[in-house]
Amino acid sequence: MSIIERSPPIQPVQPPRARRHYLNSGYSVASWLLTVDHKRIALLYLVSITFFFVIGGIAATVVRLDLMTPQGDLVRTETYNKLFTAHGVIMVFFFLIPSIPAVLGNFLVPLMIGARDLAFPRLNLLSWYIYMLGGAFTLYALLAGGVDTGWTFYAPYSSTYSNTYVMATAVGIFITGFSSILTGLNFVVSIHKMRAPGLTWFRLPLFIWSIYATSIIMVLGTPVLAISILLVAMERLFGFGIFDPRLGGDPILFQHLFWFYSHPAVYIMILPSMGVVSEIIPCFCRRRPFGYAFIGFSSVAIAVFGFLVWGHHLFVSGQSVYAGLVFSMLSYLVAIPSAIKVFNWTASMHKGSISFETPMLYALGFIGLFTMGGLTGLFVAALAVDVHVHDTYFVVAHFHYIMVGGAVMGYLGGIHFWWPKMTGRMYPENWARLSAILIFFGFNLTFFPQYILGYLGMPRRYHVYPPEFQVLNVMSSAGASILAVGYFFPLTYLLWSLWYGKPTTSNPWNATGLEWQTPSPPPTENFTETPIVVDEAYDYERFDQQVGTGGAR
Ligand code: HEM
Ligand SMILES: [Cu+2]
Repeated sequence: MSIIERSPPIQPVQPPRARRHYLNSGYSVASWLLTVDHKRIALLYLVSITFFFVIGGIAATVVRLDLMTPQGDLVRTETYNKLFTAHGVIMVFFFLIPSIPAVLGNFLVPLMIGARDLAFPRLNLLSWYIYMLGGAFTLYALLAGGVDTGWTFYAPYSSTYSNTYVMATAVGIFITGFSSILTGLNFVVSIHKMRAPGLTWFRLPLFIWSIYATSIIMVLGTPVLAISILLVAMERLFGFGIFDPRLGGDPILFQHLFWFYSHPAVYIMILPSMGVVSEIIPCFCRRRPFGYAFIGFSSVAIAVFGFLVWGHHLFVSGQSVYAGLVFSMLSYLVAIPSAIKVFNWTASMHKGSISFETPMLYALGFIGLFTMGGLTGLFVAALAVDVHVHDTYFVVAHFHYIMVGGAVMGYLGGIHFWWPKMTGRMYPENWARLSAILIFFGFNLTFFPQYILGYLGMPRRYHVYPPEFQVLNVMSSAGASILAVGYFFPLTYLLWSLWYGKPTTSNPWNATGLEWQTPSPPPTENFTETPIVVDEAYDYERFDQQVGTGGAR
């Protein structure tokens, strides 16, 4: 059959050609476990940290159930100690620290800076293996019998007296620390060396600024943690007198070393979330963020000031009053860049046309809860007030508002925001909004009563308590079960969306930023040609004008 054609044939409607992208470029187990593609490594981390989040969550659930009755009828005292230790260790070292940097950072840093991959792709894969090896040690410790020192491992209890699996846990954390250091190095080098032409420092997405600041803390802080753990090991195994006064050591030294890392570490947890929020707000308000440079520099300022305030954890340890005063004052310094950010986000929303999709709900939740956590941080940073609330539930509430209300909300917002980019599919919006709202209410019901409990004097880490604290504890436990349901939803509908979600375009949110200029999911090499940046970041006003006139870029 022959047909004479005068003009090029009109393309028949074809089933979309199977485009090659990073997800379908190989299905074997080896193609995942030996991949050096930053996007696949990001997904490896996503699966691993989700696994740890579930375990840490189960431990928290049992703790909360146990606290429903004043006598703590559910588990034995030693088990209780092991449960809150497992919960803290897993949530901090195996979930929250790697969450945004290792998942979203790995996925997004090369895409956002217009690079093909990170500077050291093999090192990146190695970092994941190191993380998993560390996790295996810690899991082993938990299965073999658990640890009861609390996630802070205070000496000399941890180094001399505890007869639980301190060493295996500590080795796990020590190993995982290297993963953190190497990831941080990889980000710093990539951000310095691999930005696309035209992508100057002041055109970088604010998420990149925050990851950069986080990486600096990871590289400078984590070795101190490693050293502290090593010293505990020396004392525990060989009886070196480092922390145990009986052996001529000084237990306060441990607290100094530990918090010199662990205070900055809370900024490893919160800064990336601030970066996520700084991406979401401009997009859902269609405006350039108010005070771009201030938001960027305040990330760096938080990272620097974060290293100066560790002594606020030692107010009641017997450190000198003068040291306490200085640390108390320095702690207020961190409030300044934090407040600048909150102010600028709020100002960015002012007169913007806000739309309340799921990522925006999480961003708003972040701002509210982080502000609450930050303000009560001022309470505990005040030397005299802290003497009253130290080691009470007030502190538990404060750090959960920061770490869960802040960091986890930002993480979930980011996962939803970039999910279409990562998978090429949309999540179900109504389910997602419902769970964002459940999480917000569940969270507040869980942790707000704990401020009151703490103020009234209920100490943390206690297994039994006077009956007058029961009502507030039951409220808190009820909230925790709502929260657990709220967390369970995304777990299921995100999985569901992998097969049944609506296929999406390269830029479903009409967002600016290089990652949205490549297809979803991106090809293995990220961009078919090196992008060249000519615009300021977040120029939403102009973007919308162009799209409005049909000039999508
Ligand atoms: C479902 C949500 C959660 C609930 C119900 C919950 C509950 C609890 C409870 C009851 C404690 C014991 C407080 C104490 O006796 O000291 C605790 C401690 C702690 N939680 Fe959570 N938590 C949750 C989520 C998280 C998350 C997501 C993180 C971090 C990412 C986290 C980090 C910690 C830490 C570091 C401790 C201190 C452990 C210790 O004192 O050794 N929690 N949590
Ligand atoms: Cu601190």
